[in-house]
Amino acid sequence: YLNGEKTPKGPFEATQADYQKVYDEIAARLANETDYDDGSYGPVLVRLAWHASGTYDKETNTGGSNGSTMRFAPESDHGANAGLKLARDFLEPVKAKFPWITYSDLWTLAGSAAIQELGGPQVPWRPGREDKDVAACTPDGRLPDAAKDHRHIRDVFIRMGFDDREMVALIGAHALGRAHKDRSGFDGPWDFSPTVFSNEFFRLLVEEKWNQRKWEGPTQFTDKGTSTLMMLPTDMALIKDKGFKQHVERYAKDNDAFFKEFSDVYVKLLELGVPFQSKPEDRFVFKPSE
Ligand code: ZEM
Repeated sequence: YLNGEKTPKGPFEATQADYQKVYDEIAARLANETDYDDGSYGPVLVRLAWHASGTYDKETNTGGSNGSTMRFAPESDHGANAGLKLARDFLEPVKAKFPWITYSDLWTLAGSAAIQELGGPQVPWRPGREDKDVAACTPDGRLPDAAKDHRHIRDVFIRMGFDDREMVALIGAHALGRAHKDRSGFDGPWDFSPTVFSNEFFRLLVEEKWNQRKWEGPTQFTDKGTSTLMMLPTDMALIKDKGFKQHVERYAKDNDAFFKEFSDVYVKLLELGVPFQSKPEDRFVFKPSE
């Protein structure tokens, strides 16, 4: 080697400290890039990680976060993924700075980072995902349709391998962000602090009175108090169905239980179908920004 450089000792192997650098870069971008919606790209990063992972089918062991096939059409064009290009593009400078990380690890790490940076629980994370090519794209229709009912929620989430309690906890991520008319057709935020992770979605779901919104758009619900919030038909299904409602009521009263159970199930979601070499106890807990 020229200039007396040391001979490289084989392929670069990233350590926890290297992944923390990726985390820190995402956190810094979240703090600096505030020109999005309510001031943070965090919610749409959470949604990217969820849509990358929620295609998992336990019977065929296909889909899931391992592959990041949403980089390609047709998956990037699936209706459910409308708007997620913004989240993928937000992460491109991070990928450029740390080219050794796979997109599949990057998107899930960003989902974990966004929850922590928006005031949520710790979301332990581990690397090990590989990027696959376009042939691994999943068929359209694996992600849930917000216009449907409790049976559809169970069909879709049982296919991934979740039970009632886990389904409710996961959907509590709707404390974050909002719906956009030009993406899903729905419109508005679920609570008054859409960039803060909390159990507000559940509290409002049980404490507010929700009426069907009178408008041209798809059926959605609005709060009687301010008419500024919204619930999707699938959100309302969580208080119509007894199996779901018990967990909604529990989380509405107990933020700590929600944080703990959400973290566990979101970690599980982000790991569906990933053939890890490492053990669960080897997961990293990233240090949040100050
Ligand atoms: Zn959502 N979600 N989701 N979700 N979601 C939207 C937005 C966000 C459903 C759904 O159809 C929609 C989970 C479960 C389910 C987030 C996270 C998670 C929107 C609005 C719709 C329509 C999209 C738009 O217009 O931009 C349905 C039917 C679900 C299950 C039954 C789970 C699980 C999530 C994470 C763990 C987040 C963070 C958003 C807000 C995105 C943003 O851009 O603000």
